[in-house]
Amino acid sequence: MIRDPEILDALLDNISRFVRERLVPNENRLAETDAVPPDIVAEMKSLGLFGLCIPEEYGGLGLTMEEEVRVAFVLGQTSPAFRSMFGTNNGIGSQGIIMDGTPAQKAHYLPKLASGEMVASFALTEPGAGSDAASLATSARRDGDCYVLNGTKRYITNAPEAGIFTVMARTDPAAKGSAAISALIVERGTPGLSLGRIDRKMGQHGAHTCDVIFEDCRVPAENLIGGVEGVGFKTAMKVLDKGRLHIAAVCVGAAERMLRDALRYAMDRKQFGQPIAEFQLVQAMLADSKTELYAARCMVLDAAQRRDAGENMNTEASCAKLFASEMCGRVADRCVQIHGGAGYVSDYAIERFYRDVRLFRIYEGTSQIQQLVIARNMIRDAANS
Ligand code: COS
Repeated sequence: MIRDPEILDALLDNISRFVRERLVPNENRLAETDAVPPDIVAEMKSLGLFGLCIPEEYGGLGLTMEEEVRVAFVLGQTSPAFRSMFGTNNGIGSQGIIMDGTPAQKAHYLPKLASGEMVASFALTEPGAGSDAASLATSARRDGDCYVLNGTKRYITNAPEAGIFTVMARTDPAAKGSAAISALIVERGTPGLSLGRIDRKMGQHGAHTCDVIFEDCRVPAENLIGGVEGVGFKTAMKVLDKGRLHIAAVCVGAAERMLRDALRYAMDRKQFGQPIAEFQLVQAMLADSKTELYAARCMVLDAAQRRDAGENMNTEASCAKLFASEMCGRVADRCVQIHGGAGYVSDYAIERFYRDVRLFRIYEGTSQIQQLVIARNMIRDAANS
């Protein structure tokens, strides 16, 4: 749903210009320094990028899902680590509070997240619990007016920058499965909370992940999201449904950028006396990429419109994430191939994108988890019909 086409177009124009004029020229600086330059972070704040998906009453832009994916198509056109800087504030770091938080939790945290004054992280994954998220072992034992947290979270995006963490932990340590999992807001600086060393990743340099370790970390009971125990897993799954669709949209943007660069290269690069774009084998790679990209874009928009219409789009979000992230990987591979030897050296952006986009098939649920979600829903729906 687009609330006001003129306002959205103005926003898209602004973000597009920012991507083209400020982010793309700083991609090498981002990768080389492994940090988003402070001047760029300041500009992101003033453009409102930290609050894109936070409701207007808390200082954000309150984008609908369709508006959000259209923005993500644009943001995807540069190094994904730039988007990651404010991605958790709009997505997995804040949405648990937005969807299930108490009025007091929303009023306290959301304005700071919307302005970018504070960064939020989402802490679900653990050393022993990745795809099998419901097996997580971090415990939150109630003790008076506090919960006492113990456990380790792994690969937590923006943890080094985060001011708050949405932590999924087991409030009934004796119980197995998802029903004993609760979500808590834990503030940076709480005694007993420490961070591991920053992970050395294959790509997306400038976006940081690390372990978050809890050792007898006392968190006020009022930080239990929604004030209800045992619903944290469902909160996490709802957050991921939305996050997966957002990532699918970013994949579309990244594929568009890679394909645009590859097309330009193919039109300039001459072999056998003519631009390689004239060769049908190169044209096949261009055409297959364009076709898959178009399909992914349509899927993302359809799923977003369904969500805005109030439909359950759990299956469609997983379909979109699965197809768009796999498509993005295939496009990256073909674009390296079109560049030939030039695609294997870091003078061209495609070498970096090839590594950066590999993560899309892994985080916020691997391709195999998306397949599992889709097939399970198909079987459940058929059994109930
Ligand atoms: N929205 C709301 N509720 C949901 C839901 C969703 N999308 N998905 C599951 N639930 C609910 C179920 O209805 C069930 O509730 P009841 O116990 O009341 O019936 C509960 O959550 C448990 O669901 P389920 O039995 O399907 O859980 P599983 O342990 O089988 O796990 C998968 C489901 C595998 C889909 C889940 O663990 C998953 O998504 N794993 C990947 C995690 C991930 O993406 N990690 C990335 C790290 S974060 S960047």
